[in-house]
Amino acid sequence: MKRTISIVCSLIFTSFLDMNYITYAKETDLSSIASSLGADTDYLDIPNYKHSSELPFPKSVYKDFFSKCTNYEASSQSEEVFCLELASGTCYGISAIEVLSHNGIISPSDIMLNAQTLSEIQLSQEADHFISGYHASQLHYENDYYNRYLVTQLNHQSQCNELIRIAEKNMADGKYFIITYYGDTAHAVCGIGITDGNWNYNGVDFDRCILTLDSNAFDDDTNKGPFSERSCIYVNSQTCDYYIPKYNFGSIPTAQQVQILANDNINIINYKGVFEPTKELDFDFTDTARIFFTQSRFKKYDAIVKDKNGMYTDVIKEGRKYEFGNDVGYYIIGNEFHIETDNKLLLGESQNDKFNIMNQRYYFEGETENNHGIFDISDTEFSVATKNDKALVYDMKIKYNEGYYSCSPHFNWTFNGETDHNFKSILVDKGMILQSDGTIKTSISTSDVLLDGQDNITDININPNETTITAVNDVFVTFNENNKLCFFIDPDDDGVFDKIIEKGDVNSDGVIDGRDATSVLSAYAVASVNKNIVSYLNKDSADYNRDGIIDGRDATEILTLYAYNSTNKQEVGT
Ligand SMILES: [Ca+2]
Ligand SMILES: [Ca+2]
Ligand SMILES: [Ca+2]
Repeated sequence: MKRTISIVCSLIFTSFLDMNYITYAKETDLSSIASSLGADTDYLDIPNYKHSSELPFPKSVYKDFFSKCTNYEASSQSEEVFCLELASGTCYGISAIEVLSHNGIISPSDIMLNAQTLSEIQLSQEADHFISGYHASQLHYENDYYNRYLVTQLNHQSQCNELIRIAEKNMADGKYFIITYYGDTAHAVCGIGITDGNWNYNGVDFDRCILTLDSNAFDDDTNKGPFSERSCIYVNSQTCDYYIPKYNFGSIPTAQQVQILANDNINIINYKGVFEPTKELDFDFTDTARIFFTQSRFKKYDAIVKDKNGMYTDVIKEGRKYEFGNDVGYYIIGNEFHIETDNKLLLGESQNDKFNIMNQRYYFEGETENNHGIFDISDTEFSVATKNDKALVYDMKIKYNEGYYSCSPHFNWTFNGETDHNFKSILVDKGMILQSDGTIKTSISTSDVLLDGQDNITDININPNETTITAVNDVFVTFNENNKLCFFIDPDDDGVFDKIIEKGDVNSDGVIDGRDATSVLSAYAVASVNKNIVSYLNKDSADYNRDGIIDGRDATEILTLYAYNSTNKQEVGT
C-alpha cells in the first residue's frame, strides 16, 4: 500500500523571520502564565529529534507497533518503510506524552524509574521507546482518519473557534491537549492554556494567545525549554485569524497557510499507544472510509457511495477533500462504492486509472490498464466491468482485516487479469467465488499473516501463492490442506461448488472435450508469436503431460482422452 498522506513528523527549522512585531504597553507575561499552568515541570526536556544511524529506531517500537497493526497496516508497513516514515522527527510523540502525563493518564515514573516530574526525564532508550511508540501510533488508520477527517470538516474560522473552545475548556479543567498543524509539512505541539492580551504581528492585531509546549522551540528562549512566546498561537477572536510567529504559519495573508487542529480526545491520543493504550474508541468509524484517486489532474473519477440507510452520496461533490501532489483523497461516509474512470485530459491516456479505498474492514486497490473500468466494491464483493465494450486489463487488490473475512488467515488477495465483459469476486466461507458474464481470465496471488495466541501479527508473508485460471463458469477459489490455491466448480448448478477442476478441463466447465484442446492450442499459438502475452490457463489443468510447458502435446493428449471417453460412453450406452 502506498501511504497517501504525510504524517506529523516535522523538525521545522526557521531562521528568525523579519517580522514586524509590536508589543503593547501593557504586556502580557506569557512565561508566568505558562509556569502557572505547569509548564516548568510538565514538559519533556527533550528537543524534537530524528532517528539516524547514530540513534537508530528502537526495534522494540517496531515490534510493538506491528503487534497492534491490523492485517493491512502490517502488510504494508515493513520495518524499513516504518523507519523511513518516522525518520524526520518525533514531535507528535513528545506532545502526546506531555498531554497524557499532565492529564494523569501516564506518570513520569512509568517512563523513568523514580521520576517525579516529566522534566526530569532525559533521552534514554526507555524514553525513546515511549516517545517513538506514541509517535508511531499516528500511523494507525483510526488515529489518522480521526485527525484528518476533522481537519477537512472545518474551514479556518471553525478550526480557530474549535481551538479556542478546546483551549478554554481544558484550561478550566487543568488539562493539556494536542495541536497539529497541517500544511506542506505537519507539526504537533502540546496546548497548555489560553489567555487574553494585545499583540500585533505583521500589522494584524491579536487578542488571544494559546500557549504551547513546542519541541522545536528549545533554541528560542533563554530558558531553553519548549515554551516560547514565538511558538504560541495568536488569535484574533473577531476575524478568527491565527498566527504562529515562529514558523510564519497562519491564516493571515503574509503567512504560510496551514490547517490547525486541536484534539483533546484522550482515547484517540492514547489509541494503540504505549502505556495502557486505548482499545475502544468513542468515535464510530464503522461507516466511514477514505478514498484516494491517483493522478486526478489527468483522470476523471466519478464515485458514488451508498450508506447503510441506502442513501447515495457523490464522493467528489460531497466528500471531505484533501490533496496530495497530483493525487486527491476524500473522507466519506458509506460502505458501497461505485466508481467509473475516464480521462480528463489527453495526457491521461498514458496513465493507468488507479484508486484505493480504506476503511476499518479492508483496503481495496483498483487499477485498469489500456481502458477505463466501472468498479463496484462492498464489504464482500468487488467487481470491474468494461466501459463502452472495450476490453480491459485490471488489477485489484484486497486486504481484509482480521474479523472481517471468513477465510482466515488468507486475508491478502490480488486479481490481475483481462476481461471483455466483467469480473466479480464474492467473499464466501473459506474463499472467494469468481464470476464473469464472459470468460474468467485472471491471475490470483495470495499471502497470509501469522497470528499468535493473542491475535497479534507475528509474520506477514506466509504461504505465498500465485496461479492463473481460465473459466467459462463460476469458480470457487479456496485452499487445500497445504494452503495451496485450488478451484472448484458447480456444473450441476445446485449452488454447491464440489467438483474440483480436473486435469484437462482447461476452460473449467466440468467436461473434457475439444474446446479444452482448442484453448490450449490457441494459447500456445499466441504465446509462440508473442512471449509477453500472458496466458491465464491454469497449469494444473492445461499442462496435461506435466512437462512444465503448455503446448500442442497437451492438446493432443486432451483430445485423445476426449476420444477415449466418448468411445467408452457410447459403449456404456449400447
Ligand atoms: Ca454442485
Ligand atoms: Ca472443459
Ligand atoms: Ca505440457
